[in-house]
Amino acid sequence: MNRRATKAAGSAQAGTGATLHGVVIAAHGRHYLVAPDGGGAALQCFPRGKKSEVAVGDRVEYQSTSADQGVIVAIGERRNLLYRSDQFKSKLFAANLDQLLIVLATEPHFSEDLLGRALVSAEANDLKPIILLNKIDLEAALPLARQRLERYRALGYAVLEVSEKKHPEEARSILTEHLHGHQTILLGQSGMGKSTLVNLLIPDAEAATREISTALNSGRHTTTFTRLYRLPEGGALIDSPGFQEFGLYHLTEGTLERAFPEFRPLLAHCRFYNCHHLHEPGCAVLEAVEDGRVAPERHALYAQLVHEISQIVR
Ligand SMILES: Nc1nc2c(ncn2[C@@H]2O[C@H](COP(=O)(O)OP(=O)(O)OP(=O)(O)O)[C@@H](O)[C@H]2O)c(=O)[nH]1
Ligand SMILES: [Mg+2]
Ligand SMILES: [Zn+2]
Repeated sequence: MNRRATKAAGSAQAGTGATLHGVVIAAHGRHYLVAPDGGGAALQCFPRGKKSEVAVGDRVEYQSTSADQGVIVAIGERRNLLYRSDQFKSKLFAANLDQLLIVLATEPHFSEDLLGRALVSAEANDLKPIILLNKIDLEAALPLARQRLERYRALGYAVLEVSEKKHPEEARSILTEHLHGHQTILLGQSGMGKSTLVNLLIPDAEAATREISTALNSGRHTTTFTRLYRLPEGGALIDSPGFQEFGLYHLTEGTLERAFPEFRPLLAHCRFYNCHHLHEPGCAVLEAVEDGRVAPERHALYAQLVHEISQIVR
């Protein structure tokens, strides 16, 4: 594979071939699939140069190096780019999004920390977050899951409930209503039902997935690459691998405090204009935590995220 990449980059540098346009529809490491504008089969592409910063959803310029391969030579301007980061590196989710669908399930138990981080990420990128509780057919676990989501409903977030497996028709109509016409990424831990959702809404998704698994050398059941599917009603769904960590080291403190909707009306009322809302006297956010208007768990997430971004040397 490496040798092929070098060869592809080499011939592009030599300037052979016309520049073509397309959209990145799959990413797996440094391997990408690009769907050409105007239709036709997707090409397996490599980015030119060593650093790969291409994301699913990117509009790209590419040059074909053979019938089914090409090299990406430029990335079009992005409306937004969703990614996570730790102290050392960042990992791209996707570009040019409208919505973030956070897929949770009654079982396995979902992480509220990851849910909170996904919401912060959506707010920071000006994307509409939608929370989906799947597997409501698992009745024993349903009351607790609902109870854990109550706080987020109260904050004004949309919370949908479906059983993709037991009531697929109902799930399809609820989801279509919220997803058609939008570019939506599905985020969530492994086993929540992201790929099941894609298969419910996209005819032939299963076949397309198998095809790509073969092309990108991954044959496992769990999703190992990010993939964009066009919705028949317009818009697109982006399936991504389940994750365990959602670092947001790249955010700034200013973005962070505004990413908590319950903080926003309070921010102007702190005694100090540069209040960090951590220990300051006269802090309106801390007062709201004190008297129960802001959940201590939400403030704890905020404090943790502030701590994380302070670890980065800017
Ligand atoms: N009981 C029940 N099981 C479901 C439902 N939806 C999906 N599942 C099952 O949950 C398992 C995981 O589903 P996937 O769609 O592969 O999960 P995923 O989120 O794509 O997982 P990763 O690709 O690993 O991130 C599968 O065995 C599904 O059959 C549901 O509504 N009810
Ligand atoms: Mg999956
Ligand atoms: Zn404050």
